[in-house]
Amino acid sequence: QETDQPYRTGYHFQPPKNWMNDPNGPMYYKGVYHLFYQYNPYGAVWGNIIWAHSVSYDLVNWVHIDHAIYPTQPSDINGCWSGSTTILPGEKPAILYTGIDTKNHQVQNLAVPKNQSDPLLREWIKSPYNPLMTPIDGIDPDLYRDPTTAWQGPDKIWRVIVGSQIDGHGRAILYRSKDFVSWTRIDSPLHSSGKTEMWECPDFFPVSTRSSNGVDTSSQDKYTKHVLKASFNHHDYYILGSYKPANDNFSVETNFMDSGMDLRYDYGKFYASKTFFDRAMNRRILWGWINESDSESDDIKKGWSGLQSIPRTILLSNTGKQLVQWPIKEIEKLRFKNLSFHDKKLKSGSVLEVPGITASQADVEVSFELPNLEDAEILDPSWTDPQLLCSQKKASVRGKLGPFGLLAFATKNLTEQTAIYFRIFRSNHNYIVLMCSDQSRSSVREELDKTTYGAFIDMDPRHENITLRSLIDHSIVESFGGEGRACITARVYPKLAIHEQAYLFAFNNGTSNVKISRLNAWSMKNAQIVSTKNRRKPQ
Ligand code: DQQ
Repeated sequence: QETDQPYRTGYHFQPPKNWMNDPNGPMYYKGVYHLFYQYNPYGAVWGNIIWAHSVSYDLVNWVHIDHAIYPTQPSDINGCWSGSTTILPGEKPAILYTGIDTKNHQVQNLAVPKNQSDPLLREWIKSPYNPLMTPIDGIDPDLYRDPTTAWQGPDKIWRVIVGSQIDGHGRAILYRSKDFVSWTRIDSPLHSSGKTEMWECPDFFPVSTRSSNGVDTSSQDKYTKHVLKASFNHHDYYILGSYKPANDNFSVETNFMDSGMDLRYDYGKFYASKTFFDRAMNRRILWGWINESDSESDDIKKGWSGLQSIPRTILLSNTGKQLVQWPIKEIEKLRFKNLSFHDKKLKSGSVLEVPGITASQADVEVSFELPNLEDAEILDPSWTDPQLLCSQKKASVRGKLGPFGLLAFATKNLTEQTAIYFRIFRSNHNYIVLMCSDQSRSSVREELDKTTYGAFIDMDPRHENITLRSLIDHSIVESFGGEGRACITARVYPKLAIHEQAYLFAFNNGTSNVKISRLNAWSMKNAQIVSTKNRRKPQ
């Protein structure tokens, strides 16, 4: 079984089989975390989409329970697409989701728990008023979906946005409601952009400017900024701004696709993500869908497609100019067998094995000190695209200060390797830190998408060490650079570097020596992700 399925994960969330895409309606409710997700009960490709449902006490171990929402009404008979939960006063969860109706139009529907005292919220009933929102007045019925978690203004009125594209512009259509059932569209959208197309899965939430706690989606005061995220171009982009509920004005500090420095949650694979406020732990948590990089026929052979990221806490950075993300701390309880060292020179051209851990299922934290910063190459002013720069300067391309980093899923002889690394450049009096994930040698198998990913990290290597944390799990490497200021997730399918044949190394392919100030690596246990028996078949 294990050798048949070398790419199934040990601690990343997956259903037992079939297709999974967007995380839907995550929430914490009466001691239980809920994750719903877009799911095809009948196969490993997209289609027949319903909301599958899993529950957890710790966001690590999960139980798959009965499907929550599946086609039953004219307003969702052709599919139950993405949406969000909102917890209404009186502790009443409510799901808003996109239904595909009898005419194949996208409409917005409401569902509520059948029995609110069931902590697992196993059964959901749909509102007799569905659909609550329809594509009228210039809205394209094919480009109108993915309602967010709603938020309430001081006037007690609910607001929600729905993703769309109008006149070629990505747009967050805003609705208001007093009772959560009857919704009025507001003429001006919350935001729109002529530089993007359709916005899928928008997310709109406050972040605190003065504390490292998360805040409820309805909070807004002078100590919050707002984040608007939209999914397009295969990536999740966000902008920051200030939101005034009185006139629903969102005045932005940055805009989508405005400069080379677009803010993204992740510069690798990560899409259709969604956050929720975890009131038990006072934090906001981000989930994202990570799709496959192999072919559809590979997925059919495997019998599954799609992972969820490790849930990440998400915060405003100290500079206030971007968000930072970090794997939820609960994931650390899967760590066992630790290998740790500090103050080790990583000489120019060297490769250092990180032994004694299960390298195909691991958590690694490493911190690099750069004694010879002045060795950094000069950054050519035309090198503005970090992904392009990484794909031109792959791990095998010798540099001065870098590439240095980790080789995950490596064979002993390094034939296969996924390199996550840094290069340092100088530009005038500043230093530029580039983070890359190079999949080009990740597998001897051909016909895989081995695109290289890259990001610049907003940090000054004169004042801090360069840190990397990578969560390695059979066919995924989720990497957090600069304490979570840049994240890159990659999917890889090594043919040789699987199970015991997978090794982990630190490497330095620059001409300058660097120092590993500390390295900590752990084997990771399997998360318990199990199904309940007697599952009811979806209708
Ligand atoms: N996936 C859903 C849509 C959403 C898209 C359909 C994003 O609601 O726009 O499965 O991946």
